[in-house]
Amino acid sequence: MAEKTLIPILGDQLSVNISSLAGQNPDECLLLMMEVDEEATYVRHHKAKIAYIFSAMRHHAKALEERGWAVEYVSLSDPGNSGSFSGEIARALERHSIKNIRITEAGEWRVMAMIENWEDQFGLPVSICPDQRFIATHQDFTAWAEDKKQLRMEFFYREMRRKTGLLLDQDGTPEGGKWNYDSANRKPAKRDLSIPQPIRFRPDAITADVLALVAEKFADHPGSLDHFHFAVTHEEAMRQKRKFLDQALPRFGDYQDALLSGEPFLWHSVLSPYINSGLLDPLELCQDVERRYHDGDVPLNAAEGFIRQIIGWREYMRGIYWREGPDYVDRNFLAAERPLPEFFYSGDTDMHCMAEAIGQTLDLAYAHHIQRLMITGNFALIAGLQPQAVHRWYLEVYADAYEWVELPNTLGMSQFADGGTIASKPYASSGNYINKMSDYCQHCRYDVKQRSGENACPFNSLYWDFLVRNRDQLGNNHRLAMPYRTWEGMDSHTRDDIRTRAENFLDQLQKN
Ligand code: FAD
Ligand code: DLZ
Ligand code: SF4
Repeated sequence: MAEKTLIPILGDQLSVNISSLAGQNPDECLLLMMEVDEEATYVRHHKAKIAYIFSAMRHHAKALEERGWAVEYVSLSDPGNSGSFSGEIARALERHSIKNIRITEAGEWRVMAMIENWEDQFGLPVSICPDQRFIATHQDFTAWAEDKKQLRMEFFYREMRRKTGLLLDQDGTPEGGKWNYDSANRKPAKRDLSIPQPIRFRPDAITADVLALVAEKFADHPGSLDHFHFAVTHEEAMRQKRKFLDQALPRFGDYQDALLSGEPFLWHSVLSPYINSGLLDPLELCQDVERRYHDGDVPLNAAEGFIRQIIGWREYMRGIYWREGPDYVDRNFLAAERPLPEFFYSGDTDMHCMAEAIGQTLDLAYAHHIQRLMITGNFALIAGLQPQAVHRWYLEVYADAYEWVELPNTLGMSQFADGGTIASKPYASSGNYINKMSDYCQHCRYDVKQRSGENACPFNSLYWDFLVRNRDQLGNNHRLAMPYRTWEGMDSHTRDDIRTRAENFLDQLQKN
């Protein structure tokens, strides 16, 4: 039998045109897809996240076969499944005559280290192809970052606008005259607007099998399978994309930062799991959005706001992840050491905003950006939760979470644990911001107007306590000069009451 090229396709490489397949002759290749215990358990992923990835992998294997590729698919319950990528490569080499291995680079340091070992481990040539689903190459990001004192997203984003030509006029100036319409993305939502809901895809036989498998094997993982709604094929993801473009995108810009009780999705796209695992192409999506703007279907603040998230934030986070290195994960600039409270896994807390964000996360493996940043992330930051525990939680509970995108968002943007590589100041706020952007406080047992006493909104006292606790690290940050001045301007009674409230709340938290 002629020797073949072995091409492993990982669970976030579900794109039919993935770079490892480019230029290859299907007759000379064997594709390998592996459901392995190590990937499902290196953190305790939400049950719906595992189910989504396994079902999308199984459907993708069929799509590849229909295109003429030979695919060997190892399911989790296959007898002999070794439980790891390297173990499955070793088993495939025993079964088949293989001359070399070819793989698209992995999305995280942990798996890259594994792959880089394969040449020595197996004594075969291993070629690692760049992942071309991103707009910026590693070299692009390095070149951009090289001579910068600060790596702010806004300037990188402009480079990406220039590289893609998205929303640029003929002469290279930004559409509408401004690069960024962020200030037009901050309306609080109102109940009387009709909010489009994402399509709930009915599980087919493949998904039903996977749901049963996950329920049995990962019963101790967080989250529920009862609301499983994800698209699991490229075609289904395209349907959700069209629904978003038709119904939610027009208002995406206005309500990007809004929060509303009982409304997990608002005008967000809910496309991140599909983009990150490869079912949707990010650049194509941005070009669709740009077309809707040029056709007059959506306003500029919506089109620009959406495109910024993908070619700006998403690409920037990946650049930071690979630039900062494998020990970025260990940073803890504010020396925060408090363990994660139990209610992160139950949603059982009197703080209505937290109960909403966590409850829906456990149900759906989804929360939108402002819930992640300004509710759960903000709480973790001002309560001084240990950033590595916070990172593990985010990596576990969201269907779109892969370390390259989750870690810089959590550790850097949300927890300020990198000391300001990503954010120029911590995303810390009192209950006032939450009250302005949501209706949460109207349904809460705490009073958002009070700073001290048992009924006071915990975010209020924790916010001030956070600033005072971290004065050594943050006191020189000029963007925090105003709140520090406000604190100094309070009388000593008020300050004591606020700190006592924070102390009592944190003591109580420890006991729960
Ligand atoms: P939309 O609001 O519709 O936005 C459109 C797209 O823009 C998203 O699908 C996503 O691809 C991209 N995007 C938006 N913001 C960001 C961002 N900050 N970084 C990267 N891409 C962005 N996003 C992930 O994809 N995976 C994660 O694990 C993840 N973890 C996060 C953790 C924290 C603490 C925070 C604050 C944010 C995190 N994000 C993560 C970013 C963002 O919250 C999600 O991309 C978004 O909520 C996904 O929902 P959506 O598809 O409805 O997004
Ligand atoms: C997240 C995940 C899970 C839960 N399971 C698998 C799996 O069994 N097989 C697989 O190929 N990929 C899985 N993934 C996604 C991988 O963790 C992801 O591809 C790596 O992190 C590489 O970035
Ligand atoms: Fe959250 Fe405070 Fe508002 Fe309650 S009062 S919902 S805890 S911000």
